[in-house]
Amino acid sequence: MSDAAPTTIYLKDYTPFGYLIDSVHLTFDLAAHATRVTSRIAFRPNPDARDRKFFLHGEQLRLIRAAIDGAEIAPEVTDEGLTANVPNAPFVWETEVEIDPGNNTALEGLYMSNGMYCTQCEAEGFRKITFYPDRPDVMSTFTVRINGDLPVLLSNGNPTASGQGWAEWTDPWPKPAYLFALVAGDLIAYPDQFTTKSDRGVELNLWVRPGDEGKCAFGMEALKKSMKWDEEVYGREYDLDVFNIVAVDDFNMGAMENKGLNIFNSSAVLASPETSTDANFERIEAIIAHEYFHNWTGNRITCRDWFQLCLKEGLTVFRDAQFTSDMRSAPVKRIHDAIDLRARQFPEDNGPLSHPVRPESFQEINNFYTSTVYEKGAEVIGMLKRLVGDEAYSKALNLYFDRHDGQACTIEDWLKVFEDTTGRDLTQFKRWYSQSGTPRISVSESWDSGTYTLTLSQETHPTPGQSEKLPQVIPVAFGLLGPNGDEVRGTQVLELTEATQSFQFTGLAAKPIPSILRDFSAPVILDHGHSNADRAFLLAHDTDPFNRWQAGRSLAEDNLFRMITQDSAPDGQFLDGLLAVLRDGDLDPAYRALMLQLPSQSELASTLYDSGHTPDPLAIWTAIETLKQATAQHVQDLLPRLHSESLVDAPYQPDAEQSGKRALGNAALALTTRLDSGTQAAAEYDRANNMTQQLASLACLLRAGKGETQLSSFYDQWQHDRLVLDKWFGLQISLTSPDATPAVALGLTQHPEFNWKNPNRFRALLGSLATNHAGFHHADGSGYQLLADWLIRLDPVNPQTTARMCTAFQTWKRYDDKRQALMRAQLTRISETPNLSRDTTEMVSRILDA
Ligand code: B3K
Ligand code: ZN
Repeated sequence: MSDAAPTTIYLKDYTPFGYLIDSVHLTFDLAAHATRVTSRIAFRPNPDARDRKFFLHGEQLRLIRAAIDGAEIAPEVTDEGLTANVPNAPFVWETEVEIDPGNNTALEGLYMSNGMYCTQCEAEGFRKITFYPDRPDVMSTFTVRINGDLPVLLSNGNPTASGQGWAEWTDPWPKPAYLFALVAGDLIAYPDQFTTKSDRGVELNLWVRPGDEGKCAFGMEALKKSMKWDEEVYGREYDLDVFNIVAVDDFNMGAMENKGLNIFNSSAVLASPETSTDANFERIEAIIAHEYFHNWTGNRITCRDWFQLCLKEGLTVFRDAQFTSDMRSAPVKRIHDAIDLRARQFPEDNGPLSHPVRPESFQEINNFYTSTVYEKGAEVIGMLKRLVGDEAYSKALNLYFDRHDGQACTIEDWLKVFEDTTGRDLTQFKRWYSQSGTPRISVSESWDSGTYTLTLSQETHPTPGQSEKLPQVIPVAFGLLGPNGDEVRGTQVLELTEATQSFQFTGLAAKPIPSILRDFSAPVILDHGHSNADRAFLLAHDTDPFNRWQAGRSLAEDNLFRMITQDSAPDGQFLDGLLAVLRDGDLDPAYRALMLQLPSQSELASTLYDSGHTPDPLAIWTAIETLKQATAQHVQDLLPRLHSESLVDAPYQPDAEQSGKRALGNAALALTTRLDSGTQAAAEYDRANNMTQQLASLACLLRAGKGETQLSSFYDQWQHDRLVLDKWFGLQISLTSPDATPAVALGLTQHPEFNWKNPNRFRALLGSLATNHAGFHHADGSGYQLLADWLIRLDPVNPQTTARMCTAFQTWKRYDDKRQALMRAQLTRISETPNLSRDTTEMVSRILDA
């Protein structure tokens, strides 16, 4: 980590690099504390660039030798890179550097995990491997020779030669340095193969540590499904002879799409029924697809600069969501995505860290791998598709691939293919990329002898650095229901482009009930203005599954809101509506399980704050508990039926059908546990033959303040399995009563298995503390203090993970004065820590500036 004073980089300052690269040859002589990296790079002047300064990024490198066309030179070296005088003609650049992967705890560049060498270069990690123009618009083919005393030596592209103790890999596709990867270790392959649509054979391997071979089958199937799906839906074929995936235990995020050599956090690829939950399987399938899809959206077509990150991430998230919808249930996926967006992106977009989908400045780019860039970025693509239609979307994508293959592109390039395909002017639509904050839509309606008028208004609150907001193009999918519940106008898309706009519907026999923002057609906050009677009506009749769910959700939210602010009791309208939905055996069990899921504590905190209240975490927690208790009593008679409907006779499969049944069964079990004080959950725990059942029944017991015996037998059973042990850590902190949460978390930090330098373990413990809303916001500030203590400790070791977890404090301004002061004190303490990383400095100062 460079300690240089933070500099801010601006999108507007982009200039191309002065040189192009024709080829890169790298040789690695691996040694834990003294790896030698020799580079041989063919540069030539870039005719499209004016600035000919020759600066190569390089950090934490010991330069041994540098030469131009074979003649040694002595370049000027700083903490950030080197500058040299070079010919104004093609030349061959050579350097030899030494690096220390064994001491690289930041997990960026070349590092070691359990004796295995691996890399993470996105966004700016390659500069910790050798001197290089480490920017995504400099692309080249790579040949890599690895010399090392380990059985498996991997890099990007195709294997071209090997011998005892060495291997050579050649990647024929030009790529930026952030897609470089190297892996060396004692690994076992789980092999398979795939034949592409033009009949080319591809060798597939999932590489794991010995002992993990039994957890590969699902990931491999997911990979083959992804390859097939991308051929069928996007016409994209794989382009190398091999595709390798490696599982690594120490990893800062989920996975990385390096060309031909994807590197995965082991939690994002290893799975077995005994050790993984249905949710784990679904996430793994999605991440494998996501990384694979990057081969075209990210690798073949990459980003010009890091401001364009959403070009590859938004599009690839959108593609993986389409894949999941096709593999599983589209409505269920859409509801999950809306829940996730509201839980993670909305607070970001409406707080101190708010930034546009395409940010315009940054200090540390790693801080911008956010929910806004990824998930809102994907929503923007979904809106574009809805506006132009499926056919035009497909044509535009084909044009994008044809026109830009092999290039490093911008959002302007992306929008241009849509403009050229459809003739549509996307100037206003482009505001989605530059304007931050979540648009809020309010609704008013009028009815006059057969004509129904719907008026929609949009407004976006000011966000940091953007006080003025302009109207955006918002596709509002919409339908009308008649008083008897029949749909009188099927779904159509209203295009809201003005601050306020009215839409008229004529020829109606009676005043209809509108169903607005069907399928969650835009990432906005909608104030329907619906009465609870309308909501109950939509819950019973809406043909749009998303809005039907939303109606139930709104009823629950309104009920909770009144319980918190007016001391109201749980309300019959919500409970009766819920009961009717649960009784409907024609509805997908997964969908019914979702209906039973109440809004989260933090979502309620947002709603309260938005409507002028100061959220009281304990009051929110209490209201949710009370409503769950009332739900259990209200649906009591139905619980045995839900239980029997959720039974699965067939052997365990993590597919949509079985996992939907288990989700419903376990939602019912959670209610049952509130009535039988854990008898059934204890029996289910004893019977469980898969992790979904085992964990769900244990969770029920812990939530009821029971399950001590089961918790310790769970530990004994699984202490050898690091991924299951992460669950053991997380579960206890997520499910204790709020008054005990910080103390339980503190106790667990003293557990011998708390390997805090492992990001998964750190997140399992401290991430669970941060997401246990009432527990983290304990009135005495002990939750804040514990998290800050550990962030301060982790920062010098792993700045990236530290900075990301600072987001736990992003909502600090919402709370009461006392909590605000406690959080500010911890944020200040972090910010005043000597030698704080650039990552954490930027995050904490943005949060404090709120
Ligand atoms: N592109 C990587 C994320 C890299 C994060 C760098 N801090 C994984 C993904 O989005 O597929
Ligand atoms: Zn991605």
